[in-house]
Amino acid sequence: MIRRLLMLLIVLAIAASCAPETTEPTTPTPGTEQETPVGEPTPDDVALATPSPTVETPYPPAQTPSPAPQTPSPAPETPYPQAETPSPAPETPSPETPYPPAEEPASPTPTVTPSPTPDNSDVPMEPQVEVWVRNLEIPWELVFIDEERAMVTERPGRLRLIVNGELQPQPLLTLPTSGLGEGGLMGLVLDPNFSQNGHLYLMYTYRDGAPRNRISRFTWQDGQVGNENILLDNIPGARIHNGGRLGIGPDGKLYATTGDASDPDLAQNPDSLAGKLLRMNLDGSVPDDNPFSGSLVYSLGHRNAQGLDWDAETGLLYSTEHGPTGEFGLCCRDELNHIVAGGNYGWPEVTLDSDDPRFVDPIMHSGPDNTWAPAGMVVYRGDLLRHWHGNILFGGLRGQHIHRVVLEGEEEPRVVDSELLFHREYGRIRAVVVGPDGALYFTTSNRDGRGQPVADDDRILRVVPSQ
Ligand SMILES: [Ca+2]
Repeated sequence: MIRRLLMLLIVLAIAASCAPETTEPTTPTPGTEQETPVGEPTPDDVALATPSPTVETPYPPAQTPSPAPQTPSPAPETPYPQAETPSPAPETPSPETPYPPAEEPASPTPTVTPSPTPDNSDVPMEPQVEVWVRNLEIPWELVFIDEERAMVTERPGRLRLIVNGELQPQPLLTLPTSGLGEGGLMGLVLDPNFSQNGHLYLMYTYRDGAPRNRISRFTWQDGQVGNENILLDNIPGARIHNGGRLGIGPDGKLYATTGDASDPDLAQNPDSLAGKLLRMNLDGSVPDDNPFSGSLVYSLGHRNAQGLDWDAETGLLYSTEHGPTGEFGLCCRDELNHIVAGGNYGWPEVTLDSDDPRFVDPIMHSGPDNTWAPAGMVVYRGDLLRHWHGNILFGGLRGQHIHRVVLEGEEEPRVVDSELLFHREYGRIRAVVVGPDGALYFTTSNRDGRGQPVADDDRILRVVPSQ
């Protein structure tokens, strides 16, 4: 009996000593919540960083029920490495290019300090970003066919179809453009009568000894794109500075930006197609009302413009343009221009603002020490993101942001405010467009050799108002 009692006491004692391990709440070990290593944040990063993703935490989800509602968070499964230093450009300068093969300056520069932007409504809007499409390779232009379908160009030469947010595995078209530096398959625009004639326009780099650029009309038929009809050939090209943005204006004409092809003087040469904004009829012929009789040139003096859009309400035309990356000892000086017919935008004679009446000043520039490396742009006239109504939104490659620009003036627009959106959250940003749903869509360009791609880059992201 005593022996049994002793055994019982021993068992109770053991049970008591084990109990705390199973009933005490687990205390997280400091430093283990963030499983994904990221670079040491700089003060700038800290100020702009979004919260670390919480989905990877091993702790009960009750501890982290929801992200802070006022902070737009990137896709939680793909934290973007917030590195300060861009990877070196893998491209080597071609013999004809005396300048560094970068569309952005090599030296890190501070970005514009966002200024507080007064909204037009009492309730400020916080944009919310979601991943729409993954696993693209250097998407360059995005165009919506309708509410369900979109096309996207990939610079290595593929035209891809997206159906209800699903990237279709087989390209609609593949062009032999790979390995042409900043060139390749770039601009895309649909014919105004696309639903009837299936016509679409592409601008791409090809090789004819040296790189050249071409604008062609293709036809969509039976789920494929083909039947190339070359509208304009032999546009000067190079490993850098190929322009490449296409647009069809409210006048029904086809517009195309061309780069200076690393030969700055061509931008001022009225007989060269390089360094220009071109305007043509949809069959490639010269419109009768172009500013220079018999010429496709609509405006000149451009270095490398990659953004183009019209304000649907005012009809005004805007374009973003990359500033110098070493030419004449200059850097930075990126531009947002209001384009007028026959205007000379200065390159390479003048940069920034000038007193020379021969040249049109930019409505905004990045200054002599700062760079955006601006790419695609849109004048937002949708309703969904109503606080951005009438604003210009353009993507920054080197800048790694979307620049929101507030304008005033129906005929002589002037910039009254601006701010940086999504700074360093998604990496390099190329195309910026508005979908039929009024959401803003933008593409990353992190696989172009100058970015730090995450696993499912490049991506198309969709911006909607947070609820
Ligand atoms: Ca200029």
